[in-house]
Amino acid sequence: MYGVGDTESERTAFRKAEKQYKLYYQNNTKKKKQPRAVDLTHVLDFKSILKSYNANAQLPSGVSLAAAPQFDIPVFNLDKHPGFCFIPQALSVAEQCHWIRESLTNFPQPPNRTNHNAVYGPIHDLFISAKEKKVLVEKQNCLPDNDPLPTDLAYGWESSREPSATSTCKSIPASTLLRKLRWSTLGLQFDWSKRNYNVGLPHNKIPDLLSQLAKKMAAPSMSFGEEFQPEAAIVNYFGAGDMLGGHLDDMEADWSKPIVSIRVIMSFFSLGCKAIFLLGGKSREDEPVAMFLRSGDIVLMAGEARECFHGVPRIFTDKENAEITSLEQQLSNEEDLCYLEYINRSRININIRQVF
Ligand SMILES: O=C(O)CCC(=O)C(=O)O
Repeated sequence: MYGVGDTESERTAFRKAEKQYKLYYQNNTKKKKQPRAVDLTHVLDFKSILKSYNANAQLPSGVSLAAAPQFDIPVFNLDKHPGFCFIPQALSVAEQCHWIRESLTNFPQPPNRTNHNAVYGPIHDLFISAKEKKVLVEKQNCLPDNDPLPTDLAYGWESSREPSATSTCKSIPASTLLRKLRWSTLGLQFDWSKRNYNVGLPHNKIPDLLSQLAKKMAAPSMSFGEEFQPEAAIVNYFGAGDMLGGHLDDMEADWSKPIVSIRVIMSFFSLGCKAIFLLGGKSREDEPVAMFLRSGDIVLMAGEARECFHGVPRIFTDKENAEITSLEQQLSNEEDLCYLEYINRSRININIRQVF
């Protein structure tokens, strides 16, 4: 699912668009890195579309209003991409802050897996350990005998560790692990090596509040009487310069069945710094549409849109473009400053799927 393709795909329309928006630096001297200027005039901006729709009921060509009677906010469709919905500013600032806190504290907790599992095994309390400046230390021969950690853990937290030239213990600061956190999975756990869900892996249900929110937000994509069943979620964590290469999310659907029988949808919740999302067609050769994704926006992909390449080539972490002023205000109290410090240079995406 992840990764930018091979040399063949280097020349595709999708890859060209990725390169157009990706963060490149003008010069590579470490002293003053300046992001290369990017032409954003062709990036679809649903914030201004919403503004002009609210002001004069006008929509640009190619964008239409979705039938969403249960919603008191407009939901938009793209005429060329049946099954795709964009709900600008769907989450209130308070909701965004709630899901940012959850994504950093509870969602990466075992049995949920993260990208760190492969190297360190399950890691508990990563965010709080980073806040407390702890260090993850290899347990064998390194931690005191009376260490209270569960025996199944290969690594454990230590308050601080003086660097020692003679020590052979592997250790890594929690802050580094937090910066390198790329994904965590909720609900049914995904096995990246087999590119499939492994129902045998221990897992918790998708948290009720997230499940209820996903059901509500997915409603514009469901047929009458149907309800979205959130069974798995992937939380993606992006820092400056990170990107999610063009891919298809084709693991949940049974493509042997006629497309009409597949009602699996995915919903993407955006939190934190603004990003560019590319929505292509069924082939990488199809030119993608670029659009801004801001904190609180929701994207739905159902039906045919599920077969389309998509990706995130750019995150804007600079003050001018990140557009997170309202989050900054809401997270300015003492106990939230740790979340603010993380989110003002990051983006989180919660992406919820029905698997069966
Ligand atoms: O980050 C996003 O908004 C999109 C995430 C995505 O495409 C995915 O996880 O498959």
